[in-house]
Amino acid sequence: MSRIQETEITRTIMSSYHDKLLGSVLSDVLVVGAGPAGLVAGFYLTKLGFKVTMVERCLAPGGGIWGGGMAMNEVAFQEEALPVLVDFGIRHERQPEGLYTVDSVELASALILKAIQAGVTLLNLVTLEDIGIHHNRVTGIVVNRTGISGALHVDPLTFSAKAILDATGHEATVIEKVRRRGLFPDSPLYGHAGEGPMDAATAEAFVVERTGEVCPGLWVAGMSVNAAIGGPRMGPIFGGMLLSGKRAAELISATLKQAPQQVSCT
Ligand code: 48F
Repeated sequence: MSRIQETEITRTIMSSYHDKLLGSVLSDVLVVGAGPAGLVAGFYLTKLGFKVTMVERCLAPGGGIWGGGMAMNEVAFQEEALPVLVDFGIRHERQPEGLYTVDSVELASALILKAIQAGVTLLNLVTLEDIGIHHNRVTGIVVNRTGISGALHVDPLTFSAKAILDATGHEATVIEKVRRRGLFPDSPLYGHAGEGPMDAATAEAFVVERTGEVCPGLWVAGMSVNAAIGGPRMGPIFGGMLLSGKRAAELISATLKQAPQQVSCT
């Protein structure tokens, strides 16, 4: 083993992390939440040539995948999601009634690994506290260290991007920053009861169909869609999450490529 010094370990980590952090100050797309929808969106966006930064509040990215259904680490998929599983190299097994199962630990691990290897900069232990708005457009996220956020009186910092994607799951935490202030009153965020009770088939269709831009600069994907716009919940079937993430990437890409000059951020 080569001789190492503790000071060099510290210096190397600090320098490497701060390069990553500085590169995240301005991105094409900021994804909030590293669950299935966010990871898939980030993967396809980087493949389409965009600079993507993803922030995740928890130590372990992967969101609600790991525990499968009721802590049985398998999740279900419908046939339409197979192309995404293939793109990520995730093994799946056909079951009766046209469903497929995937080991949830393999699913989480592969989505994380492939998203990062595709070029997504993933910062874990970073919590969204607020959003930034300029010229009537959501242009940034206000973030702090998890652990500090809500516990200590320490000011957060801001990252900016041409597009922000709320992929924070049931909490829809980015959307909530808009909604509780009554901003963008003409958006689809108002006038419904929020996430509805279990109806897996309706929910899976809803989450994909309603993925999109909910107010200027802010897109929504995954379970946040149903929480933000009022769709039912679906439990441990994940096709909708993957397809919603992919659709978000395609929609954001189309918008940014169509009018890049109009989407500046401060
Ligand atoms: O909850 P999550 O997995 O959302 P998703 O990608 O998938 C939903 C499914 O897991 C499941 C379901 C489908 O059958 O109903 O629930 O829509 O991942 C959301 C991620 O966002 C992070 C959170 O820790 C999780 O990893 N997150 C939530 N709030 C914040 C956040 C925040 N304020 N800042 C940073 N990350």
